[in-house]
Amino acid sequence: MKNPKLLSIQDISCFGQCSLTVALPVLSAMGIETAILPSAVLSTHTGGFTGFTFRDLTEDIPLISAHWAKEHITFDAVYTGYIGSKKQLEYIKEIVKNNAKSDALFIVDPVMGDNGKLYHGFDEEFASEMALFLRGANVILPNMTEAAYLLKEPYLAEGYDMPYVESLVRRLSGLSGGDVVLTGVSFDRDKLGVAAYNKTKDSVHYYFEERVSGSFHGTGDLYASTFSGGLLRGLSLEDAADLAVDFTVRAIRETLPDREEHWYGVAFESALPYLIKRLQP
Ligand code: PXL
Repeated sequence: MKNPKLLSIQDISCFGQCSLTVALPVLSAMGIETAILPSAVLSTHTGGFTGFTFRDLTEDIPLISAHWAKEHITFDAVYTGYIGSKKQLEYIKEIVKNNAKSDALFIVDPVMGDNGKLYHGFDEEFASEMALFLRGANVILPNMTEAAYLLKEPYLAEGYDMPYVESLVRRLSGLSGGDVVLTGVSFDRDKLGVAAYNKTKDSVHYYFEERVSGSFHGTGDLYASTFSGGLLRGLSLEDAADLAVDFTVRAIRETLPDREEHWYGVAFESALPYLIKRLQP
């Protein structure tokens, strides 16, 4: 696809390196024209800060969509991240119908939680709405926590095996009807990675890196943005999944020397030249 236009729908956390403040620079560095639709504006993300502001933009969504339709603005791909309400999910479905090309790629990161817990403001009812929202997505990118909530089953932090992961990705694909990249997969304490289920090939591809201990906020957004950029650059599902692991790990490593001070996100900026180099033919 020549010069594809991607629309990313998620919040703006003004400070904290997640959602749109990660998606935009990463996708731009990857050469992808990216339009945005902020679902909300927060002073910071909700993972560790208290007293953050939250401006809900739900009612702006149909107005923005109507203006784009009037201007004949259409997108080749829609990538969604953190979405705050059922109403927003409904509006986004309308956007995919009305503002995206009929063969547009629809990529959903069902952002809801991590490490076995839902983020502030999310509940099981929203997880059920998200499970319905996934229908029709070409690729979904849940982490292990989100997978458990989407499938309404207990979260396993460790001690699971390949047949379990393969059952997860196949059932998740049953929700969307498309491909699945499950993140945060680990069969061995020292390694962490992803399982990419390719629906057409009915195959599961694994990719692991050395685990960096600790939990790093915003890595899911970094991963999903890089993956989306990779797909739009023409990489296969598997190659885009691998590239996104490599870049995310690179960005985590950039953060380590300053981890105390930089607890709220990952210092991905200094890893961008690596990402750009990886995309050179
Ligand atoms: O990184 C996911 C994310 C996105 N947006 C907001 C968040 C979080 C995770 O906590 O709080 C506002």
